[in-house]
Amino acid sequence: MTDLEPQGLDRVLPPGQSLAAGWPVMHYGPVPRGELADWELSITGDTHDGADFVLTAAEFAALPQVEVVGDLHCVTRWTVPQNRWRGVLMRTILELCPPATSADHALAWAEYGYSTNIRVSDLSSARAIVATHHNGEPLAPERGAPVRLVLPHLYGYKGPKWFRGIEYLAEPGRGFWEQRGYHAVGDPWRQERWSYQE
Ligand SMILES: Nc1nc2c(c(=O)[nH]1)N[C@H]1C(S)=C(S)[C@@H](COP(=O)(O)O)O[C@H]1N2
Ligand SMILES: [Mo]
Repeated sequence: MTDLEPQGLDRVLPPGQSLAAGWPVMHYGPVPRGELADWELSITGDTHDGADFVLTAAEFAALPQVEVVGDLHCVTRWTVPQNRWRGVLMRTILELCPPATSADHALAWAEYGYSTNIRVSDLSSARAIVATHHNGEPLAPERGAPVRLVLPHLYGYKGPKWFRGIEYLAEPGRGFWEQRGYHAVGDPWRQERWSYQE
């Protein structure tokens, strides 16, 4: 190639990842059917005041909306680049009910008991989003409708579809995949795939 040719956009992927063909649907178990109007998010465990907190759909709808662009890195080695998510930053919701100072970890809960361990610092990431839309369209049921947690800087299993709750913990928890040998943190750039690396 000569230096007069336009430069292509090089994509940098985390180690061991490849671009997916299309966008695979990947989750364990059946797809729940829930409406946004009936949705609520519970925040439990080691909260700042010891009390549980519920964010209703109406309260959620009144929070500032943002868009976040990020890649989706599945720990099974495929990546879907450049997803545009719309919703509310997780940190906006955490500010309504922060953890106790002793609680640096959380389990994020979904319908049917799916859970995943996440550090509070990762939940507070500038791109951690509680999403209702993907690329301008409301989430499809199999993509986590009505509400999905997305943490673009961690492997996909850290982002529950059909997101329903945060449980603050003083010690790291083990969610669905973490109990089955996957990593408690799950940073794709550090290739934190397996629990034996912890
Ligand atoms: N509730 C729930 N959320 C989940 C999962 C799951 O099994 N249950 N799988 C995770 C995994 S491993 C990945 S890679 C992404 C896949 O999202 P997609 O189906 O939209 O590609 O969803 C994540 N969220
Ligand atoms: Mo995944």
